[in-house]
Amino acid sequence: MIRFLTAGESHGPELVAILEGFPAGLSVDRSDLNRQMARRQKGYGSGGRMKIEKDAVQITAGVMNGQTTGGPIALRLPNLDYAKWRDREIPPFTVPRPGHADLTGAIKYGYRELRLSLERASARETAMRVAVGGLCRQLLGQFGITIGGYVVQIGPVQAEIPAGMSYPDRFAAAESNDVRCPLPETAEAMRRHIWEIMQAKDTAGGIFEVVALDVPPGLGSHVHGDRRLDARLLFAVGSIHAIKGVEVGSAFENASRPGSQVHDEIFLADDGETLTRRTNRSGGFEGGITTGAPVIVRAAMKPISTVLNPRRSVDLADGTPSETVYERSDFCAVPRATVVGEAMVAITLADALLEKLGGDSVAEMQSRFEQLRRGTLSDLPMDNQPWYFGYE
Ligand code: EPS
Repeated sequence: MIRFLTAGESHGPELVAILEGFPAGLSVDRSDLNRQMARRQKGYGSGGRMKIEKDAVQITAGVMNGQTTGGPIALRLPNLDYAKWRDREIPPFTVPRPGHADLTGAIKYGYRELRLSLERASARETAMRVAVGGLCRQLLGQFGITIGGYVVQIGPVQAEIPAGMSYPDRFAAAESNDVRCPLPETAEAMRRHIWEIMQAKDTAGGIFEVVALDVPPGLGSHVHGDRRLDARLLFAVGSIHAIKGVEVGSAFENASRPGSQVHDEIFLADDGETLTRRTNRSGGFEGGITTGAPVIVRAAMKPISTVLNPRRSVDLADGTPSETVYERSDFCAVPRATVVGEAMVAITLADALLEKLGGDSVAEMQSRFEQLRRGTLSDLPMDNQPWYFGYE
């Protein structure tokens, strides 16, 4: 239902995006949108670039008088750093960095200058994902759905978040520090680790968690692989730069447990009507369909591949063994990637909500939203009769 495309190079004039399939009638909150952009720029371990850019999105189509029209939405973001690059002679870049797209991009596209790989492979592109995701978050907000995220690991430093800490408390606590970890002491240890990594001229990866609250049950589908919403989330979050592993719920931990200790048992609430769960190891999905429990996605980010300590490589210009030449970059981008993860979850859930509700306008979606089937006995009448396979 929702499609988006981005274009732009990291140090070119601007980034652009087109968001298609978005309903009419959403009042766009510009300051909220730019608040999301600013969140992506904040994170300890960033390189010098984030001091240069002041990301504020321009909307040049699809929103008139503050309201979406239903037409494609055009978003633009200037690269302020372009001013410094535009008239410069830039030395050739011929030694590919291990882990970056430098070499594979050249193999794929036949580049004769590796900067062409770097420019489009750069995670600068994620700014546009946050812009698109920002609009999707506002759409989801009309249906009471909220999304937050936080860092649970930087390098070897892990946050043991108490199970009783509510998600809104985790989101709020994560915003109060620049590594985006909800536990202040662990945040300090993570900061220390990033500082040590910077002193060692190295880079650090980590793990973040994104959670969507008040997602209605019944989004996605079990009937075909590409309609399973959990799989669509795995793809969406896995498409972010440097993300190499994604799980829904406690998937990898579940793999080591017997089924009796994994599946979230079903109970009838005190009202005698509502079906509830006391656990959420499934991360909010059964059969690729939302259960109504929080949607939980965790993602592992590899350490940034631009390492200040030279790495061994080969100079493609003359075939000699050669060390990498340092390009300015981040030392740890996990706190900032969390915001990108939230954006990709928002885009995917907005798409699934539109798929379920149809509707060309927010008002139409709202009336259909009220009629959604819920996990209640009265919404799920059973025939309770013997049943037969009725094929020809
Ligand atoms: C990036 C390298 C750095 C990062 C950049 C991603 O940019 P530069 O080469 O200009 O120092 O800061 O991320 C952003 C610009 C951003 O907005 O997130 C890379 O090589 O992927």
